[in-house]
Amino acid sequence: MRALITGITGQDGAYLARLLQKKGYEVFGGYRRGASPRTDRLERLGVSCEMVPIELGEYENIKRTIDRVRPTEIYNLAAQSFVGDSFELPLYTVDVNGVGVLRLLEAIRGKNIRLYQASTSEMFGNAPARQNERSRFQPRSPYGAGKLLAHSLCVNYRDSYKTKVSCGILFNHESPLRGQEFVTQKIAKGVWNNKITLGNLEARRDWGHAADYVRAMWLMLQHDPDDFVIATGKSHTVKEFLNLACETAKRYPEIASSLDHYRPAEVHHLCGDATKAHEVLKWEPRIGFKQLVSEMVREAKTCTKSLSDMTARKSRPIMSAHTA
Ligand code: NDP
Ligand code: GDR
Repeated sequence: MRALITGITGQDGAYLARLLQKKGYEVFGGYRRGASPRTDRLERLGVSCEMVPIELGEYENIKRTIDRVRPTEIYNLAAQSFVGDSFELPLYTVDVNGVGVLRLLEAIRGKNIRLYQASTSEMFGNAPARQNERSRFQPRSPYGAGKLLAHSLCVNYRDSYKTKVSCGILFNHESPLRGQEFVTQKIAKGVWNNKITLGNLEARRDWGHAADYVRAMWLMLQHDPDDFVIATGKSHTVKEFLNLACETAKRYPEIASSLDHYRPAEVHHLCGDATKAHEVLKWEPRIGFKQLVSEMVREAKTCTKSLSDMTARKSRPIMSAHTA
């Protein structure tokens, strides 16, 4: 089996690549053309694979890479994934996250390739919790709207052209590899500093672990094309995450609030109902909220320490040069 993972340099890309290689897949990692690929997450999980250029903004590039790699499965994880930034970069976000998926669908039309599309709970917006596959979509950001465009096109290509595409409507999932801009990683790292500046502490999210969620992606592609909600079914406020992180670290930094971290339109409460995935895919999350917070806080301490060690090592020769 040959798998092409777009967005392999991100959090989910690294966990999924590790899983697929363990299952015996030949994995090709799609990175943005022009950028030197960030391989630090892959390295942290001990993964190495052939890296191939895939830029979702460019149809010919997508097509050439697919024709060369000839994958049996494609996992489309590439996206401008930060909701906050999508308010500042709406055209770019919708082009990559929405129209980019249309380019991918066109590139595989008529081919015998299974496609996983990374849909998201952000498509539900403020639809009442607990949200499932039948809940109404009412996105509250350009990010959510772009993802809903992609989701609708996937369903449309499945119905019109028999494209073998499955959409995972995944709720928030985190890990020590989470990007620094997301609230969980900001808190996990922030508790080791003296001050954390946050936005809305009352927002509720259904937080799972990325390692559990990439297993669901793989299960979906072993099944008939369909859409599945993937979630833990339990939600917590940002404040609860913060309090647990402080208790875990036994550190209580100053908490400041800044309007810069509030969004023009907030999604207040996401909590998923993954009954369909439990029944059809036999998927269950294995890592609970407390374990997730503790792993993130612990690893953030190690990273913070090794960064300060590196800074100390770098600064020593400069200091001695000055004092010489
Ligand atoms: P990350 O932000 O960690 O990774 C996103 C990846 O997409 C990176 O590899 C990035 O490359 C790549 N990328 C960005 N723009 C482009 C582009 N124009 N062309 C090609 N590649 C691009 O996201 P996650 O790993 O957390 O999420 C994976 C997917 O799942 C995303 O689509 C996200 O929207 C979706 N999702 C995530 C959830 C979560 O809680 N994590 C929940 C639901 C959905 P680079 O490294 O160069 O920036
Ligand atoms: P989200 O994740 O928007 O749910 O998108 P994020 O961690 O950015 O925000 C979660 C909630 O926390 C509130 N918040 C803050 N958020 C950030 N980033 N920084 C802060 O300082 C802060 N303070 C409070 C936010 O307002 C929000 O309510 C993630 C991404 O991975 C998407 O790609 C994915 O589709 C969804 O999860 C499901």
